[in-house]
Amino acid sequence: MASKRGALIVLEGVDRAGKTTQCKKLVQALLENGRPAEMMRFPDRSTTIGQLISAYLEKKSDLEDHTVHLLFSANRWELVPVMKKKLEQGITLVVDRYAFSGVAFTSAKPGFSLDWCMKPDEGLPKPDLVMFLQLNPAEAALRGQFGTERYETSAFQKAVHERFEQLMKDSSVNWKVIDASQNTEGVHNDIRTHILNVFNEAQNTPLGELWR
Ligand code: NYM
Repeated sequence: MASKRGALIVLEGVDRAGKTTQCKKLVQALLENGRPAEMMRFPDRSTTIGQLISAYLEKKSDLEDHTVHLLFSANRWELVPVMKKKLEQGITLVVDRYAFSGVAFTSAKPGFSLDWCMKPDEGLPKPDLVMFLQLNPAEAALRGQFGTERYETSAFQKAVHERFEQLMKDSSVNWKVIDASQNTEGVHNDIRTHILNVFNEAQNTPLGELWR
């Protein structure tokens, strides 16, 4: 019998593309339609590893670049048992950032290849759908000042955006690009049109392994 697992849906994009707002709206819409759904986000700053990452992002600590990349990945792996359990229970997970942010941000640093950055996340639960909230760096700049965390400069975000473009060429991942320059409702409506088919597919296909 086909399993009735939940779908694994990821929202990605550069900083300030509106991912968090859209994840919340999507979960709310799914719940209103009677579909069990929960939001997750990476990094999950609540775990011991997540606290190390959070201190690094807030510039309260320094970590060597490879080390912090592996911590971001470890932070995903430590949540895998929880994710699998929820999916098996039929809960759809709407995830704010995933391995793609991991690769895009680290590989935007000098001396990091896409390949090296992808390795630690190989085999993670594969999203049924990854929606990229597309916002070019100039539009992002119009949304006001960046915050004070690490990586929050327009030059770095531009490099991150280019890395995402490279990642989106990989047809083994179900990427959909959403125009994030629209207003909140417009983006939400686009997201909803893309998720229509995902549930049937997820119910009839076992959870895959990312980049394998
Ligand atoms: N980030 C996020 C990484 O550098 N690697 C990762 O694997 C992930 C998931 O952390 N600038 C970066 C992207 C963001 C920051 O910000 C997390 P937020 O506001 O918690 O999404």
